[in-house]
Amino acid sequence: MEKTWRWFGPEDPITLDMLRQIGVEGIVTSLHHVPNGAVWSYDEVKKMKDYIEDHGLRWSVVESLPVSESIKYGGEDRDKLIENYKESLANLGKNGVKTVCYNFMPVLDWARTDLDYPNPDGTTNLYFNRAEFAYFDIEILKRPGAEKDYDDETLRRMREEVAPRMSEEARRRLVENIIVKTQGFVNGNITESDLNPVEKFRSLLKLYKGVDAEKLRENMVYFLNAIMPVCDEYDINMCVHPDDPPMPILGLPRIVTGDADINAFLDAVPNPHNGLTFCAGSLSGSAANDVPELARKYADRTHFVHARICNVMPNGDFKESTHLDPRLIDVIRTFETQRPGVPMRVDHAPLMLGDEKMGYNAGYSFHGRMLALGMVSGIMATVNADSKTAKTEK
Ligand code: DNO
Repeated sequence: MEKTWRWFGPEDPITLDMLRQIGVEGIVTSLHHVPNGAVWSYDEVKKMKDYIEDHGLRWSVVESLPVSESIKYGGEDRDKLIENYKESLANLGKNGVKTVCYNFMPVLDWARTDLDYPNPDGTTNLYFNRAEFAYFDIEILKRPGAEKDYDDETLRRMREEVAPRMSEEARRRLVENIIVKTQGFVNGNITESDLNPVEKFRSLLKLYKGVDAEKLRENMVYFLNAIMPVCDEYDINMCVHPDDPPMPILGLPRIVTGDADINAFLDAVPNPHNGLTFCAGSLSGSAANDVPELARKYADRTHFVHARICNVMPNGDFKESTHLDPRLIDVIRTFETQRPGVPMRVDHAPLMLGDEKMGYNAGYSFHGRMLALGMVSGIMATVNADSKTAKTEK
């Protein structure tokens, strides 16, 4: 696989020169300064590409070219926004940037309740606590009918364990973690400058009134069919990011959660340019997903790999595991042998050795990711050595 790294542009404190020193080959980035829905001009794309190439690297993957909410819920201006999207794709294609990651998650991109959950070794990790998430939904957002979306045990934990420790400050932090800090940097709907994020969030949820999973899937297929001709013309591989966590949340449908969903959207638009970002970590957020098996099944339609994996507890909470987890080794073996050149980046590593003071985007530490990249590189080298030995023995 090609070793890539998510980099947030020239303002990122982690510079391209630093990345070259740690074995990064390709860059994953976005035009973060262009507002969601606007066209990425040829010149802006070229400027970014030249900047990366001037530093001895290449722009391997766009993550993300965001899909506007209106395309997802099927708003009146969706055709105009799809035209903009096609123009952006063509401008990327003309510049030779040909792998584009996006997601089709309504309103909220990815979700965690805790961004610095302490590990026994002194590092911290991202964490998803179902009972805290229920508290946000029921007690802060006050979404009508929210209670019925949680099992009795989660509601019990929420009332007995979470509610008593929810001070004003803890409530503020929970809101910040779930809808602000994880969203702004991915060109999401809510940014740090929004004064009333909860109110804004409520109005975003209203946009999806009447949009169920079937309607959302229909809108995704409509979008994919509309953009495929541009992808064919420029040989652009689209790769949808799985839903994180892979289940309906906050009353919103989610349609890229596991085997059946992946099968459905690949089948609906059978063009090889319609593919998947194999985010092992997102898929592992549901105990129902056999992630190594999914990797084997969908390797040929995967255009981009996110290397990380989670452990799900019996109560549904989940936490990022080590990049040396045997399931991740299995996934890496699959892609390294079946899709040797596919771009791969490590994802969501712990905060360690001073990362916590640097204000990095949630999940995107320097030391933690560097260690993870070292681990994944070691696994790749071992897989390659093993297959060379196997060939010699034949
Ligand atoms: C989180 C990321 C996601 C991802 C988008 C792709 O860390 O994996 O925000 O970039 O969903 O559109």
